[in-house]
Amino acid sequence: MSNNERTFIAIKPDGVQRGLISSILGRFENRGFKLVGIKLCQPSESLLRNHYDDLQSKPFFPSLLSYMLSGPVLATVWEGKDVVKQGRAILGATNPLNSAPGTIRGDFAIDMGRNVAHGSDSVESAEKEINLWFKKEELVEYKAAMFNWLY
Ligand code: RTP
Repeated sequence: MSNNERTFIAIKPDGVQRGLISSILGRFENRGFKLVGIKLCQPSESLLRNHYDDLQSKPFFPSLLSYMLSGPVLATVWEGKDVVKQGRAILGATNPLNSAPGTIRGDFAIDMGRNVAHGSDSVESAEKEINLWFKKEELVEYKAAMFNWLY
């Protein structure tokens, strides 16, 4: 845990196509996290296979892959205290059936296969995912004045 912990948050194709970008990013900004990387991209199949390496043998993997290839993804990196755990809490449970109202999935999703956003599940995964989706020079180091009022 540190005040400059980082996590990878992606808005999946359904979130982008449904016009949910500002609603989703706004929740991270409002909570007090600092945006240090952002890009709209069309991920390649090899990037997605690497990202979801641990799920390749799952029966739902082919549909997960075609869902993630179906449109643009907004890749973002956020920084702040406990941001990995906090990010997962802001997103809500993977299956929208169990996502509490007030979470992103609890407010915007119904189906597990269209759950609008992704968040790293550990500090180690965050590091792997940030390195996979971003080049070092695409991440911006800056001092956020708001941090003085948050910690
Ligand atoms: P995410 O990576 O998207 O944040 O989701 P997660 O860690 O909460 O869940 P994970 O187990 O890594 O699954 C990744 C994504 O695969 C889809 N999924 N479908 N049984 C199913 O049909 C099933 N299980 C998982 C979801 O889109 C999930 O977010």
